[in-house]
Amino acid sequence: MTTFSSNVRIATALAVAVLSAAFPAASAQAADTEVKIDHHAFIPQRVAVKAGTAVTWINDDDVPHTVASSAKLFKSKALDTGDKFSFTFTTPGAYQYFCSVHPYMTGAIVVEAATGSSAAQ
Ligand SMILES: [Cu+2]
Repeated sequence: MTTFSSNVRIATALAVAVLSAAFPAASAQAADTEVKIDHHAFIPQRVAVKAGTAVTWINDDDVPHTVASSAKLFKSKALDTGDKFSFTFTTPGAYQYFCSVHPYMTGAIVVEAATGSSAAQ
């Protein structure tokens, strides 16, 4: 039997899905961004975000990794499986980073200027 509350949950989920599809730019600005670390790679390898976005790296791999800015702007401790590291990017620009344990692991965060409307929020 379908209850009223499960119908409400389904309707809410549909509404959220429709709103997310209708306003992709708005949700990209509002939502902070995650980068997974798995199979000795940053996924996605290159991410574009708006200024003011917090990026969180999550180590889903089974060996420790770090997140180290090439310009020494930030550096995580060794992240064990399941550990996270966050950095908030406030200034537009391209930020290269790598894993200091495995320097062939590289990634980039491209920070775009926040729009006037989002700066007022
Ligand atoms: Cu690594």
